[in-house]
Amino acid sequence: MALLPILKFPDPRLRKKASPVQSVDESTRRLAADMAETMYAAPGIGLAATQVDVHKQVIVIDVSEDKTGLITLINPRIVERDGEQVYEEGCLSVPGIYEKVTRSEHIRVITLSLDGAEHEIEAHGLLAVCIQHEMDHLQGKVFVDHLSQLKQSRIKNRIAKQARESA
Ligand code: QAP
Ligand code: CO
Repeated sequence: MALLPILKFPDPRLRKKASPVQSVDESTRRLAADMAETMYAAPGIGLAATQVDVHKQVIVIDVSEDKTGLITLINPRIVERDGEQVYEEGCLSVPGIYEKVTRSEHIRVITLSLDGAEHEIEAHGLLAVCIQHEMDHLQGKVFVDHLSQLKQSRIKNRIAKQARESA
């Protein structure tokens, strides 16, 4: 197991599109294990491979209170969505920034698990938010992209200021 460095917004590598995993093998399982360790250490509730500069369609999520709900999604696709919800999101790649984002309330997802088998997952509430947030990363999208241009420019200024102050 290993802790992986997390890319920080606005790193251009966060804009790369992830490729589908061709076969779920030992290297996929090692990546997912390292991502889970990195997510728990942060601590966070979700991490996409894009954020650790691996451009494959792999996501780890655990929205449980006691870290017993690890879910690994490989090549996920949303096959149904309903309703809307607003949640104040954060991101390990955008530390210290939290903003409200509107997403679907309910989704159905077809995904591969770590044994390579196909599964359907039904998600509502926070889990549905987290899956949509992490699937955006695989497309090169960050949660701040959902905000107004004014909010985005304020966030960029805040991040530049944080960087100056820590230099
Ligand atoms: C995505 O985000 C998410 O700013 C996962 O200083 C967030 O794990 C999905 C974190 C909210 C749904 C709702 C953020 C840790 C963790 C920070 C995270 C920070 C330290 C974010
Ligand atoms: Co994120």
